[in-house]
Amino acid sequence: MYVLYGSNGSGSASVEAALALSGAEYEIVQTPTAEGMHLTEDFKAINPRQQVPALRLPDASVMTEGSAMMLHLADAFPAAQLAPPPGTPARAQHDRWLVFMVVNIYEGELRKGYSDRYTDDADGAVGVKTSADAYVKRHHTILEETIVGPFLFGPEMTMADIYLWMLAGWMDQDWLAAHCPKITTLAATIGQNPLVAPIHAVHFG
Ligand SMILES: N[C@@H](CCC(=O)N[C@@H](CS)C(=O)NCC(=O)O)C(=O)O
Repeated sequence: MYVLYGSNGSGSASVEAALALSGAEYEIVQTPTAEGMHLTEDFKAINPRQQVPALRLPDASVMTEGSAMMLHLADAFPAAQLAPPPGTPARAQHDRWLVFMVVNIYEGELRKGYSDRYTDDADGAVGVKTSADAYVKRHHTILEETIVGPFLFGPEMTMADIYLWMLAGWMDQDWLAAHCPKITTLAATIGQNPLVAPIHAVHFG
């Protein structure tokens, strides 16, 4: 049994959807960051970085980094076909764009959400947030131009699409619809998937 330590609206959303779509047995341990539950000593023992998500594997080992969890699940549950087979050119492109989203968009979202952590200047946080917002939008636009349709790489939904569903959920929906119609459609399709819909409601409802 997998155990996911997560918080509603956080980066655990994509891992929760990936677990459900993989057919994995899992349970969620609610670790609401808004209540500081990630800052407890108990959670520090699970993830010294004190962030969600954290994932306990069936062998009791623990991993962090949501995108790495999704790649692990893709390989651990190949029957779900949520990523091209390892070692193939298609998998190289899948992993490329997943990492693109992590290092650009997720990281930009953190600069938006925790702006004061990125400057020593008490008046500088607003500028950090504003520039991060433009940075995130620019990278969504690059993704928009990359989408084959209906999913990132064509007809098959992958872990990268699930990750994009989460990132899209964090965006201003009016901006997204106006500037990134393919991402908007892709995210809506995943959000309506019967296995994802209840997770969507919890994280973005
Ligand atoms: N690199 C990590 C980032 C995880 C992360 O930033 N999690 C946020 C929630 S989305 C968090 O735990 N924030 C609480 C904090 O930093 O105090 C990943 O990709 O999983």
